[in-house]
Amino acid sequence: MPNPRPIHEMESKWQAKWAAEKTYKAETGAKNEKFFGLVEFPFPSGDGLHVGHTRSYFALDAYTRRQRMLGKNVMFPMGWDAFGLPTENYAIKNKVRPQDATKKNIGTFKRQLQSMGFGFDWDREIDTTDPKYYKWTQWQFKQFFESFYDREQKRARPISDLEIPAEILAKGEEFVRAYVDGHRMAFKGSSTINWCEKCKIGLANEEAVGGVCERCGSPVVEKEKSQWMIRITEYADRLLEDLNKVDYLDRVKAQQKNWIGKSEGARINFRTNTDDVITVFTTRPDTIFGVTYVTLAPEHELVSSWLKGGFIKNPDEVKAYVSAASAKSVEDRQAEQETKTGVKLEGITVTNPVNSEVVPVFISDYVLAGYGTGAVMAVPAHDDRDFAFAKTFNLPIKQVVTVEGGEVELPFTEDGIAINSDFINELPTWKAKADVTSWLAEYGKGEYAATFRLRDWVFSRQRYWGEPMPIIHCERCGYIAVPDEQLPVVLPEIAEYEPTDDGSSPLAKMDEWVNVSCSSCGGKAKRETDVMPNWAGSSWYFLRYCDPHNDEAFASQEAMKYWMPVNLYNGGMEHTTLHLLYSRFWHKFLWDLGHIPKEVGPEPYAKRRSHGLVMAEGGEKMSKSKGNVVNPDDVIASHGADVFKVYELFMGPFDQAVPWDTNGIEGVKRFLDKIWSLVELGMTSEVKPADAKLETLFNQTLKKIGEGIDDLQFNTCVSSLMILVNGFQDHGGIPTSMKKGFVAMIAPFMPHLAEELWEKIGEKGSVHLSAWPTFDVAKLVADTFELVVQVNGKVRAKAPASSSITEEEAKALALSQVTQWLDGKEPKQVLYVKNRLVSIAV
Ligand code: ANZ
Ligand code: ZN
Repeated sequence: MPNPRPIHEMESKWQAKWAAEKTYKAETGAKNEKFFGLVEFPFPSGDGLHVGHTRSYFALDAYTRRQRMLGKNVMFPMGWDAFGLPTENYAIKNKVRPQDATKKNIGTFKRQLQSMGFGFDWDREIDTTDPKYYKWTQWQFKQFFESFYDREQKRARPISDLEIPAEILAKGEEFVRAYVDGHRMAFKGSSTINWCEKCKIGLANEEAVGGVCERCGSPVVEKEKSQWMIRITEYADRLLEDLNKVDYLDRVKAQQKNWIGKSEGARINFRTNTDDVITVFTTRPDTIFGVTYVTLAPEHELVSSWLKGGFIKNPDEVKAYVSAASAKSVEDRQAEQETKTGVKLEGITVTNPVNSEVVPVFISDYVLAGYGTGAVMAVPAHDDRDFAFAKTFNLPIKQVVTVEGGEVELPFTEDGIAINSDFINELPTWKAKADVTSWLAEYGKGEYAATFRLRDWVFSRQRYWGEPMPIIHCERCGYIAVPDEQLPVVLPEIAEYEPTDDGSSPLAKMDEWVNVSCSSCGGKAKRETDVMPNWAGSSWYFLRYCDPHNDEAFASQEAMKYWMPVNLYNGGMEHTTLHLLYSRFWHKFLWDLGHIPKEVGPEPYAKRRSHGLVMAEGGEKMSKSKGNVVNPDDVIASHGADVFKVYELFMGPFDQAVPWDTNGIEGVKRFLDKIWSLVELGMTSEVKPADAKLETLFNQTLKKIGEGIDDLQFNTCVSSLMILVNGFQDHGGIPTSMKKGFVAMIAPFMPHLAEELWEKIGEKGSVHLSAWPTFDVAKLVADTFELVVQVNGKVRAKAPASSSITEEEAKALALSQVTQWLDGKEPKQVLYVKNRLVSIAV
């Protein structure tokens, strides 16, 4: 009986050794090719690590281990994305400091990860809440504040390069400042936020899911609030176009495209009877002859100016509608497809620029203020929403698109051929669009336009547990950035974390922290008390990993030039639209300004993959309330890290959601036990050399494992290994010639066991730093045949032979099989028929 596998003893032994010898250290500047493998760093919650985190980490751990064995200089780092609301809420509830809760949680996460034997380079560990880290997050925010976007050059540039128009200069200092502030990449603007009346706080969208407050469950309303914003919309086109430069999963690209939401069409000007201009955005300029009214968002600025000017004849009705609309959420306003509501602006009309037709103007809350121009030319015959509205208000419906020789039912929203449309009649939609747009441009009544669904990034949180903004507000100088030498602006210690009654950050109560003197004029100034959103620290963490201890810069140019871009980035699909987009944007911005070397390129991640979720047994989502969460600590205590890892790699296709299965774990445990006893057995007894069949199986498996890891097909890799191990068992053990290769090929999957076996079979050094074994191409196909041997025309023997056998070898083999028929005589003639027979004449 072989000795039982000493799981925990063995795993801690190797973990200690790897740590002491820095086996996984990544050397910046090393001569060999670099490989930067990245997994999304976790938010260290009070619940500890989740088996969903580990699925992603185990996968990239296996991937990067193979890369290391292929001779590459691998960086596989880990850190903590530790700012965020859950910690703050936990701190409020349990009356502890968020700093202390974070420290404790990081301790737990780190202990857990270390008990799993990951090949992380722990010397590169980062923590977004460490002032040494967020100093640079603040410094980068300053760059946004101190830059503008040059639309001609299509890049961000220092604000000092901004040209101030002469007429602004002429108006004086205050106007110049407003002009400059109005161009900064980070600016203070008004934006609607989700506001909980009960808690008196602003909520992020993800905290207001379903229109209710995550904390108290009461309904969330929209509130206008002055917030820091970043102009991500300036990068919308580049974020879209540069998707062509990267290797992302198709569904990841599709989600990014959808989130950016580019619509192409035209902006068209409609003159009103009040001599104002309503500019509409349309994706269907070809339908302009079918416009029967125009609709404005209730918040449209012309509405309030007409109310003020007394142009609207039904002001009470209009005012009531406007205030009712502002109380609704954007989701609700978009959802109400069928029941269109609105009010006609009595006294206001517009003229259609192509045919001079005069049509009425409405306000309706289905028109969103924040999209396009907040104004729509309504074409009820060809737009569902306009159709519903026209039916409700009994407005004319005029068809201007049809199909070749056919009747169509209205509303007809597809492309077709123009009718009732003057100079574009009979043209197909695409051509009609182009012709209308150039006609409008020619007469100065409109122009080509693209609009994006993407909004500017609201970068303020009225909370405590985030990076303080490096900004002060001076009564005389306005907003100014804190000088570099005063960074970091350290988050002050505070007694109460609850936001104030008016929804300001709890920092606003800290008078001695808030009141400062202006670094420019020396006058009275106040610190910005909003903090950054939890997305800030993760927008650039991959750069910090390149050079995590640098005090002079967020990372040195050399380090970034060496390591960037990330070769493979794995993370959850839930981060596709926010984190992935934000960090791509952030990278492009720093790159534009030269803070990231040109050679790195505009994209941070060469390749992006996503793992499927780990579900509870039975297929539901794991959740604390359902009590079905699998704790990694328990799995390790009962089975060890290697079994846990192999199980999570084996549980199903990497990109698909898979339920946890306790029986599956048991199967994996037996598989590792089998490997252990096979090697143990080979220590004490002789194993016969491999035959052709085993050679083929061995080489085929080796090939499959290499390709499987590269394609992230870990589950099929594990099943191939299982087949090979069964082959060894049938053979009576692992032949000596295969031991080393076998142990090397299992190393990415079961790093501790492989390391132990590597030592047992007498190999030196770490298996994880050894060379990945190469397979023998000649042995990939089972290529033996039966060589028939004839002596004087009679079949005297048959012998198995490899089909790559040479003529000489075949003759020698044949002669050795028939010595008793030769009577010691020299054969007169030996003939060979390739891969069939040898005929001997005596
Ligand atoms: C006239 C028209 C005729 C339209 C037609 C469509 C079909 P996407 O593709 O989503 O970008 N629209 C413009 N701004 C709007 C706003 N702020 N709120 C609500 N709807 C708005 O949609 C663009 C279309 O949505 C625009 O094209 C406009 O209606 C409407 F046969 O203009 B269309
Ligand atoms: Zn000042």
